[in-house]
Amino acid sequence: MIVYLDGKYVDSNEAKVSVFDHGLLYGDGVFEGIRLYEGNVFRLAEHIERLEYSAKAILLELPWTTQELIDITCETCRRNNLRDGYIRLVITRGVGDLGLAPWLCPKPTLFVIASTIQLYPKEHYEKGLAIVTVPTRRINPAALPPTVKSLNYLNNILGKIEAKQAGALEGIMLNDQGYIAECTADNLFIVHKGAVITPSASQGALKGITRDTMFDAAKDLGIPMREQNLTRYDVWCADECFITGSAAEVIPVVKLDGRVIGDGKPGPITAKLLANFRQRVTREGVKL
Ligand code: PXG
Repeated sequence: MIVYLDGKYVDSNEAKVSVFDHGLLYGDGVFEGIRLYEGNVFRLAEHIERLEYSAKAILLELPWTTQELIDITCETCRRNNLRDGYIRLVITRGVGDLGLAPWLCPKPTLFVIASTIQLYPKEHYEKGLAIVTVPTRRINPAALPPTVKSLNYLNNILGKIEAKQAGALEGIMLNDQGYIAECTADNLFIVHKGAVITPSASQGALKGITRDTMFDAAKDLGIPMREQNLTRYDVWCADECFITGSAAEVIPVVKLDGRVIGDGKPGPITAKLLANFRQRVTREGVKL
C-alpha cells in the first residue's frame, strides 16, 4: 500500500511519524474519513471544507490550498489503483519539542491513507440494528466544539466500548443536558409522523457529510426534514430510526436499549433515503 506522508508517496512500511509529533503526544490535529465509490471520491470538496474548518477552529494554519489537498487525496487513491474504499486524511500540529504549546511545531504533518473498508454486514441493512444509550456523554461545546473532527476521540471511544459491552454495535451519546447528540461515530435520525428529525450541531452532532446528504435526499423525495432537540422519549415513540456515517452509510435502527422502535422493522422512509443515497455516491464528488 502506498501512503502519502509529508510530500512523498511511500510504501506503508516506510510511512512513519515521529514520536515527537503533537498529533500523537497530545491528540493535536484533525482528520477526515472519506469514501471512494467506483472511482468517485464522494463529496470530497465538502470533506476538505470540513477539514479546513476543523483546522481553523483549533488555530492550525494549513500550508496547503484546497486544490492541493484534493489532488493529494486523489493521487493517493490512484497510486493504490483503488476504485472503492476508504480514505483517511490526517493533519497534525507536526513535530515539536515536549510541551503543549503548538508554536513548538514549525510545520503540520499531513498523511493520507487510501485503503479498503470493512463494510457493515448486509443483514444490518435488511433487519436493522439494535443500539443502546451509552453512559459517556458527548463532549461539551464549551470544552471542545464537537463540530471539530479532531484527533481527540477518547470520549467517543469510551462510548464505543460501552456499546460493545452492552452487546451493541453503536450507541447513542447524550449531551450534558441529556438531549441526544449523535452516536459514537454516526449521526442519528428519527422519523415521526412522516417527518425526518435529527439533532442540530449545537446539540453536539458532528456535521456529517452523510447527514448533509440526507437533507438533499429528503428534499428530492419531498419528505419534510428538520433539526430539533431529541430525547430518548422521541426515539421510543418514533415510527422509524436510522443512523448515518461514511462507514455505515444509512443503517436502520429497530431497537434502543432493548425497546422496539416502531414495528421493529426497517421503515419505508429510511429505505427511500438509503436508495437515494446509493444513487448519489457514484455521482457526487471528484472523479479519479
Ligand atoms: N459523528 C461522529 C462523531 C463521527 O466521527 C459521523 C458522525 C458521521 O459523519 P460523516 O461525515 O462520516 O457522515 C462521524 C464520522 C471510523 C470512521 O474510522 C468514523 C467516521 C466515519 C468513517 C469512519 O471509525 N466518523
